[in-house]
Parts: sequence; C-alpha cells; structure tokens
Amino acid sequence: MKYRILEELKSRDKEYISGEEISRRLGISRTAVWKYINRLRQEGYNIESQTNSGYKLVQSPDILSSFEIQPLLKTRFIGCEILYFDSIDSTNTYAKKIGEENMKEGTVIIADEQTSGRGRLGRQWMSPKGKGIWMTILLKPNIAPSEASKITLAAAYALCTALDKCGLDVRIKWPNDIVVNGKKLCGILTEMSADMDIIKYIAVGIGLNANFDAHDFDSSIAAEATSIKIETGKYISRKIVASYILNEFERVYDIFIKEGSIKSFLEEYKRRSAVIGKEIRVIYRKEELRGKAVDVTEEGHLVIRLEDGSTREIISGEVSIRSINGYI
Ligand code: BTX
Repeated sequence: MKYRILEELKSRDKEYISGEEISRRLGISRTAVWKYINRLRQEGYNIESQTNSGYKLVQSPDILSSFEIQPLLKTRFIGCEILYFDSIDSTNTYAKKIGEENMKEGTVIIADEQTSGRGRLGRQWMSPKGKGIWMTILLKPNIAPSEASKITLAAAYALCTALDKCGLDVRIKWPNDIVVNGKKLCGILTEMSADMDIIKYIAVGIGLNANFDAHDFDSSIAAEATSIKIETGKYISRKIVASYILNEFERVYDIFIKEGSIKSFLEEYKRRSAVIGKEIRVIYRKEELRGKAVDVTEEGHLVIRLEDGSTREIISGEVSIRSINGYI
C-alpha cells in the first residue's frame, strides 16, 4: 500500500494531491494515508503537506528498491523481480537460499547494508549502509557447469561498460575485481549450485563502492580500495548506477548465452585488463607462481609466461593475483 501511495504521488510529478483523493482512489481511510505518508518520510522520501492542497513528493531518497530501480531498467528479465533489504547478512547467501526454490531467472537481491558481506575464499566484503551497491543476480543458464566461470568475465565486462557511463576509466583485474587508478572499486563473487552436468542456479554477487569517502574504509583496506565518489569527486545516485549495471549485464549475458562463448567481447575485455602485460605473482592454492600475464583465453583462463620462459594457463577459482609491486 505504501508504494501504491508513492505511485500516486509520483504520478502527479511534484504537484499536490489531496489526502481525500488518495484515500478514494486506493479505498483506504485518510488516517491510513497519513500513516503511510509518515512511513515513507521515515524511509527518506521528502513529502510536503499543506492543509488545503494535500501531499506533494519533493524528492525521493537514493533507495535501491524495486520501486526506484525498475523504472530505469530496459531489461527483459534481469531485475524484473527485485528483492530489497535495508540490512541483510549477505545478498549472495540469500540468493543461495532462494536459488533452490522456484525463483525466476534474473531475480536481483539488493541490500542497503550487509552485515556479513562475503568475498572469495572466505574473505570479508565491507558493505556499510548507504555507501555502495551490494547486490546479487540470480541466473539459471542452460549451460554446462564447466562454462559457469565465464559468467564472471561477462559480469566484469558489463561492469566496465556500465561504469564508463559514470565517466570512469575502469580496468578488470582478472578474474573478479574492477579497479580504477590501481585501486579496487568493485568485486564479483560468482557462486554456483550444480549437479554433474546441470546448473541449478548461479549467484553473481556484485559489490561496488559508490559513495565512500576515503575515511570510510577500514584501515586494513584503505590503501587498496576506492569508490566512485573518491574517483570523480561527486556523490553518485546509486539507483542510476545499479540500473546501468543491470541493463549492461543483460546485454552482455544475452550475447554469452546466444553465442555460447565470450569470443565477441574477449578482445575488448583484454583491452580493459589491468593485468595483461604486468609482472604478477599468482597464489594458486599453496603454490606461488611468478611471471608476466600475457593473455586471457576463450575459456576465460589467464595465461602467464613464467620466469623460465614456459607459459601456464591459470583457471579462476582458488587464485589470488598480486602485482610484483603492490596491489596491481
Ligand atoms: P575478494 O575475495 O576478491 O576481495 C575481498 C578482499 O577485498 C578483502 O579481503 C579485503 O581485502 C578487500 N575488501 C573488502 N571489502 C572491500 C570493499 N568494500 N572495497 C574494496 N576492497 C574491499 C571480491 O572478493 C568479491 C566481493 C563480492 C561482494 C558482493 S556484495 C554483494 C554480494 N554479497 C556478498 O556477500 N558478496 C557479494
């Protein structure tokens, strides 16, 4: 009901609508209208009221609810269902719970805050309230489980094209980070549930630092992390950025599913790579390899030329990459 009232207010485009008209249109009492208006105000909607004119929506908050994001989407199925939480442990953990159920492909789970945001390999992802976009896209692709890791590459590429629209020159740190000026802006956590040869679901978690100031980062990551606001000097509307990401994600994912390969965006992906051409250290399980990153294959593997001149293909998964000098 709260959102139906919001729809009424939005339909007037900053004009007043009387409490009586809302109550008549929605079949609720004027006291109920007033109560819902107050709830919306508590959520950050700036609603003016005047005794003889009624209510007017002056400004909407930067909330990542379906109500705010869906009007900005041009997608067929990504984000057609958006589940929004003020606070949650982890959107990926939630996606895994509902992934087993009959949830539609393209369902997006978004939270304003994560209390146990997860990175790869049991690492933590700092996800404070209102500072970023913490979301998971639930997918049910009809592809072999062995192909699933390519979806991380597709997501990384889609993030780049989406972030172009924010005026940022971002790079991909294979396999799952988006960096800008050598600092981490965004991380991707792709998780899958599959039987031998059938994928039940894939959860693509995206953590993007939007409006962090430098002092908002924990001291343990401050030197390596950045945000859109830090890089552009401007506060950014998260719902607009979230819509860019979902629109671009569907476009790139459609290509991947239709062509069954990452071939058509691989060259562009490589051009955006933060690691190709760099001397790197790869920590794969307990082994450390040193060499120069030289390529990414159609399989989505990173090729490195080792110090002895031989080449080796690294598959994403339990792998960490470090530049020889610092983060990347
Ligand atoms: P990762 O394992 O590559 O990166 C985790 C590491 O990044 C941490 O150990 C820490 O050093 C650093 N880090 C933690 N928080 C931040 C941050 N906000 N900005 C920059 N660096 C940070 C990357 O894992 C994948 C992260 C995915 C996060 C999304 S959010 C929505 C979804 N739900 C969920 O629980 N995880 C995903």
